[in-house]
Amino acid sequence: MNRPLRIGVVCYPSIGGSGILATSLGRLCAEAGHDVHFISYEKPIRLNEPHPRIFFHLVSVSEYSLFKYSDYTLPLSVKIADISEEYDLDVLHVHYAVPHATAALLARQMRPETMRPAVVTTLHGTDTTLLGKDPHYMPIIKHSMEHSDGVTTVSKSLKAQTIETFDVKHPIEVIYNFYDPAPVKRGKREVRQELGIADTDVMLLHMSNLRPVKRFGDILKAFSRLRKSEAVKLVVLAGAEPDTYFRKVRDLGIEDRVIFRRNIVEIDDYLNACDLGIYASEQESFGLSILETMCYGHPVVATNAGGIPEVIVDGETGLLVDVGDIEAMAQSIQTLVDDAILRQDMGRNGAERAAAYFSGSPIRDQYLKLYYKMCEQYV
Ligand code: GMT
Repeated sequence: MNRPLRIGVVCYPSIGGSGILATSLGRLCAEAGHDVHFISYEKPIRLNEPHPRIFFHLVSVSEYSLFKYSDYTLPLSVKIADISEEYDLDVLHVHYAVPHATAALLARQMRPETMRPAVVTTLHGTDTTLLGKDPHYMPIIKHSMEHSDGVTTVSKSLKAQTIETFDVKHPIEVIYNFYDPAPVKRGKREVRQELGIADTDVMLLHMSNLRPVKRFGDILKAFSRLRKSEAVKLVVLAGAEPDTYFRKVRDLGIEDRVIFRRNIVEIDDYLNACDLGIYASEQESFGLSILETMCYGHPVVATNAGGIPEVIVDGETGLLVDVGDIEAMAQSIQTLVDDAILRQDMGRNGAERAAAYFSGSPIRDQYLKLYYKMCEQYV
């Protein structure tokens, strides 16, 4: 049997798929007997339940009038170096190349006597799809990948885009995201009552940070085109302030059917209560929220963008439309709103697909295999 590892995890703590994934993976590793040290500027949002093998280390950033722009990367690398030394970490799993892999590599340079810990970098999207296009960032992202021991992406599509964007020669392993549903705390009826949605209504669900890349406006427009729509409600779990959309909702005349909730951490109750997921992103390396919806046995209407077709099988677990094709999105939603049997069939297929390809333990084991392989070279 392999020895237990001491793993450092660097991630963004806020609501967002990468932090959620990092936290769930860390928890699964801890449950498998490894020590897991989270390092970030805040406690990750889903790191709520204590575990004897999970530790959190806060990165404090001081403000200096000398600096026009405050810096996080350097205090982060100092913290990583300290924690690596104090707990004798074997591996650092950093989510995002910049600034996390950059800081991890700097931290390792501060310990010249050892090459440990090994650095495994997971790309979640923006390193490639946004910052990779910026000449002020591109070279440092490429450098951070090439000097990491292991590099992973969360979909084949992101891997292909990464190779194309950076002409990177470092091997890249695809390890998909996963989701293990949590037990629901409130039943379907109770959640719908809270939202003012009748049991017989069709409840559509969208969960995101509403960044422009999510094209949430397209969802509102498609929703406003539905026929016989009084019994169809759209619930939005927003990871950012949704006010900018209130006017659009009013202009489209759908204010009595769109319900916003802000910063919901316990998403499972809402996932359980909904009938259908809706996503309009122009860029999505994986789409963790889509997977979360599938796990609860619901179909998803989404755009054919990035890694989404690796998660949704068109016509089997949901319906895919082209980015920006609002009419096609409205029609696909209408088809599923009108046909409860189709929703049930696709939802069941989706849950089966999620369990077969995107569940926690096998994906944790893929990461652990990579950690051991990367550590071996420094023994
Ligand atoms: O999509 C976002 O705005 C948040 C971002 C994040 O850091 O969580 O999501 C990215 O990582 C998720 C976890 O791997 C993926 O499921 C999302 O598809 C990806 N977002 C984009 O590529 C736009």
